Amino acid sequence: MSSLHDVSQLLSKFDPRTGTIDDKPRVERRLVDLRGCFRDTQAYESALARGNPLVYTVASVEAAHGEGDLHYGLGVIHPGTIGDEYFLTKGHMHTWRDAAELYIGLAGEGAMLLEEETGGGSRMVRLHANAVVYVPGNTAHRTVNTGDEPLVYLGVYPARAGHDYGVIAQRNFRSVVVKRDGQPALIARE
Ligand code: PAN
Ligand code: ZN
Repeated sequence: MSSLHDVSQLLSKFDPRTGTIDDKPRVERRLVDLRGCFRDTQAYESALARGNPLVYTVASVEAAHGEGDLHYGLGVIHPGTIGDEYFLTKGHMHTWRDAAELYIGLAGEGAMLLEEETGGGSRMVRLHANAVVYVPGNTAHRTVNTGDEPLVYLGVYPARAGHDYGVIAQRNFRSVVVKRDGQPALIARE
């Protein structure tokens, strides 16, 4: 249980340039970690042959585990495309399917791809500084950078949400966010 006496449980400082939150763990996802995510596998393999860039990082604060507690993460997605598809996160559903999440945009330009697990619903919602995106429960979510600068955001979710990546690895998202005439467009994966 956290205590009001322990300020380290109450206050953390993040750096949007380095994508760090104090000394909290930070995961790095490079292009090689995103095999199977992009629509254009040829473009993916040839990009990988040229190098293995850092695509995104997430620093997380997951200290509290009470029933009503919250976890949060600072995400930084770098700019780039594979074919015409923007650099993206793996994407996941919450293991506890009812868990919603708030995404708070801090810098850069991006979008969230939101899909219902069952039913055909698929939406693209823009994410940028001063924008809050509400991700409802039962919704697969992936974030993409549609700009030329790093996209920086905070995600806040219930401590018991959990991350289910397997469901995405199995069937991926039904839609993709691609660059069309310099603008993001949501199209079917086909
Ligand atoms: C976010 C994500 C973050 C990275 O904090 O974890 O954007 O995306 P992946 O987890 O799909 O790699 C979140 O949605 N947490 O629940
Ligand atoms: Zn999430």
